[in-house]
Amino acid sequence: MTVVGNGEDHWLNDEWWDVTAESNSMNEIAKRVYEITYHNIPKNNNYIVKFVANHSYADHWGSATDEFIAESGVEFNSAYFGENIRFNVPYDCADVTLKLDLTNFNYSSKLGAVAKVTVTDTTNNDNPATENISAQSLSRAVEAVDSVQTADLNGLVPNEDYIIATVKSASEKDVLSDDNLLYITQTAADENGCVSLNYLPKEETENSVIVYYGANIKNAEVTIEPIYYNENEQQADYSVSYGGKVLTKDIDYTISIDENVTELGNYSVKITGIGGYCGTKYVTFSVALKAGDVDGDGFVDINDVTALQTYLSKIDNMSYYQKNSADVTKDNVIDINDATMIQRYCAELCMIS
Ligand SMILES: [Ca+2]
Ligand SMILES: [Ca+2]
Repeated sequence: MTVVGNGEDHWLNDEWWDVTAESNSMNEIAKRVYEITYHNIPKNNNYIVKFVANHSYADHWGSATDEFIAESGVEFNSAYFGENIRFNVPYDCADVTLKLDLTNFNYSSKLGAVAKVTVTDTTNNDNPATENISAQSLSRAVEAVDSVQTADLNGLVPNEDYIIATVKSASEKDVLSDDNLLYITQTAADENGCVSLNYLPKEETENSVIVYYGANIKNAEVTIEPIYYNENEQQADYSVSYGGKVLTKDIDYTISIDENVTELGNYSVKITGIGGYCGTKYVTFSVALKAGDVDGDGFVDINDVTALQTYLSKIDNMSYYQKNSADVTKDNVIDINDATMIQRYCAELCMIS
């Protein structure tokens, strides 16, 4: 059983609608019950899936209607040869588990399949896992274990509180386990972002490393300027700051932002703290149509009035983005008043935003 569909970011391991993708094969957790979990799925309302058997659309399951939106954790009847199953991720970062239960599926009536989508918030996963720590190599003179040792940390955020530990290895799954931990303390960095440690390790080891938790990038303020569609490649203009201080890319954080974006849609960004910062933060930005740009060519002009009038006479259906841009009066209704307002804007009689 394989999951196909489309969505945001790296959803479905970048194998959208590919029935042959091994990476989206579900596990048979019981006889005729299939399940798969995806991690680090960004916030969005655009996730769509179907289930296909034997890497072919010859047998596939979806939902009863195209408008159906699966509620997290609630089972629903999955329709054979059904429509797309849609679901939302309302969290910045989530685990998504998809389940298809064919235990009671009857191949002659084509009824009895049950599916479930479970979305779990992992945004504030504060486990001190490796992802949430930063490490600095520990250079010190190896002395007898019964004497106090010294080590200096620098590049931290001035005056910020840190939990600082020396450990045998920073790549252990449980970094602060009894076995791995040599020393731990809580202290604040000085005004230069430095901490001088005087400590007595629990035991002497050949190699050890300093790890620290604090100044979590999750608490950073991230602003990304809105981008309006104009058919060209555009670059997202963003800034990351922490406690009022603007942070520097590749010194304080790394960012997984697409260099250039063209297409309409939402884009997910992962920001990872480095240097004095730890943790990760997920944010999204979108490429949308400018208010009034109904035909989506990047400009608001008389052609948009025509496009809107064409829509109002029910000749064409509009896309989600066109509807957003068409409702310039912001009353959630697309009508002649919007066309009039765009017309007035074109005649420089009013502003639209
Ligand atoms: Ca236009
Ligand atoms: Ca309106």
